This record gives sequence, C-alpha cells and structure tokens, in this order.
Amino acid sequence: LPPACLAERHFCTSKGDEVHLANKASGRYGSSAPTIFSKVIDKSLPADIIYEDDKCLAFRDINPQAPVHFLVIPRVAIPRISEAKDDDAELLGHLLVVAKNVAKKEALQKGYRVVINDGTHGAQSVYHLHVHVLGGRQLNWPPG
Ligand code: TR5
Repeated sequence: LPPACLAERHFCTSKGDEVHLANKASGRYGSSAPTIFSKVIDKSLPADIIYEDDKCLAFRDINPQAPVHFLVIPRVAIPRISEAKDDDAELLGHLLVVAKNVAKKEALQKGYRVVINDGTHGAQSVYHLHVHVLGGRQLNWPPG
C-alpha cells in the first residue's frame, strides 16, 4: 500500500474495521476538507484508474469486497450524497451511467451492486462522494 494510505488509515480489512473507520472519519472531517480521493484525482497518489472523463473517474477499490470492486467519483468534491444539491442531478446521473458502462466493460453481465454509503450510519469512511460497484460473485441481501 502507498504510505499515504497507511498514514490515512482509510482502508480496512473487516466489517468491524469499516464501521470503526467510518466513525473516525465522521469526526475528523468537516464538510469540505480535501480527502485522499483528491490525491487520486490530481494523480499525486497512484490508483488503478479504469475510466476517466472531464466530470469523473473510476478506479479499483484498494480493499476489494468482491472480485470486481471499483469506485466512481466526481472530480468536484461533493463530500457525501446527502450534501449534493438538486442542481447536481445531471452529474449524479452521469456517475450512474459511467458505473453501468464500466460494469459492462468489466463483464458483469450476471449483475452487480451499486452502493453509496452516507455518513456514520452508512459506514462512509472517505468524505468525497463515491459510487461503489461490486460484482463477480453472488452478493447477499440485506447488507449488515
Ligand atoms: O466506506 P466508504 O463508502 O467511504 O468507502 C471508501 C472506500 O474507499 C473503501 O472501500 C476503501 O477500501 C476505499 N479506498 C480507500 C483508499 C483507497 C480506496 N480505494 C482505492 N484507492 C485508495 N487509496 C489510494 N487510498 C485510500 N485510503
């Protein structure tokens, strides 16, 4: 793992860690502080980027929870879905279109899950809006 990731401790290894990190992150970040994903966007931190355009990029999750697990993030730093504005509708729609196009390129024809975690109860650990796409295995429902 890149040292910055280790230092930031935004990755995790288990469900319990994920909730713990989410709680830590919610206390540490104000609503618009830059996050580790700003460094992915400006390429100062290496990430496995699989798609990018002028509005967003998609890259593989560093701690994948399924054989295919990537994130789609806007270039503008909206901290969380609950802080998106009604005017962001076009951008939010674009993120979903990119999610399904990249899922197709990743051969997820059997299906996949699209998730946005929000805030502490949603177990959000990075306060830069991101759409998770998980697939390549049978997923269970409901989530924990
Ligand atoms: O819990 P939420 O929804 O906030 O998800 C944050 C996701 O970001 C987790 O699934 C992490 O594994 C993922 N993550 C964290 C870092 C990171 C990443 N994915 C790709 N690349 C990453 N870098 C370079 N650094 C991270 N700290």
